[in-house]
Amino acid sequence: MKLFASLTSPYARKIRIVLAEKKLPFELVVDSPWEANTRIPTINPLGKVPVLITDAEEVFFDSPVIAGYLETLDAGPALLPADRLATVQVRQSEALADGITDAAVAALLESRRPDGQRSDAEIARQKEKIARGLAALEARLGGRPWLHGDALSLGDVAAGVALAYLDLRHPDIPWRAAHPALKRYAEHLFARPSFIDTTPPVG
Ligand SMILES: N[C@@H](CCC(=O)N[C@@H](CS)C(=O)NCC(=O)O)C(=O)O
Repeated sequence: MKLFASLTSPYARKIRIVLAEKKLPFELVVDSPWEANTRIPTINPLGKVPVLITDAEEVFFDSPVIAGYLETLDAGPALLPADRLATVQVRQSEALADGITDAAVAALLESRRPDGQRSDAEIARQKEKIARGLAALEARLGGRPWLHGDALSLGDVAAGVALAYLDLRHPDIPWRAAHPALKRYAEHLFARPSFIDTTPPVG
């Protein structure tokens, strides 16, 4: 299978971490939807990465859908539980973490708009989502090593990616000082080979 991704996309990183945790072989096709010559809109009408093309040539996007597909393959460890309600609960953590990432991306894009078009109020609005999201994530974690059960889940992957993305794009947000439980949690996640091997390039 082929994964179309940019190396800085947090959503693509989430999928690369899932693939690494499951030791699933894949071809990484680096393509940034922001570049003029991108091929992404020809495979994903929404023009976003990540996009997965399976060995049967089926196309999947976005990252929660791709993660769901990868879970159907015969490759452990399971990142979603067998119980259907428990799966929805893990998906809720994934959505919360992805939502923090969404707000971080939106704040970054707004901050890059030219003088006169940039809205400081909109940046502040997105940063409030991040602050509330981090508080909710810490509450869900409750000082435990994992968000759900006693092993890594898709919720943890998405949460680790969101926290790492804040470090990359919003180093001014002091999330470690405000959330000591998330700090300890992130230290363990960031030490995993799947996170180390998908560290985004600076830029
Ligand atoms: N909800 C989507 C978000 C994907 C997304 O926004 N990807 C960004 C890269 S970080 C993108 O491709 N943006 C291009 C655009 O918005 O045109 C997912 O989880 O895959």
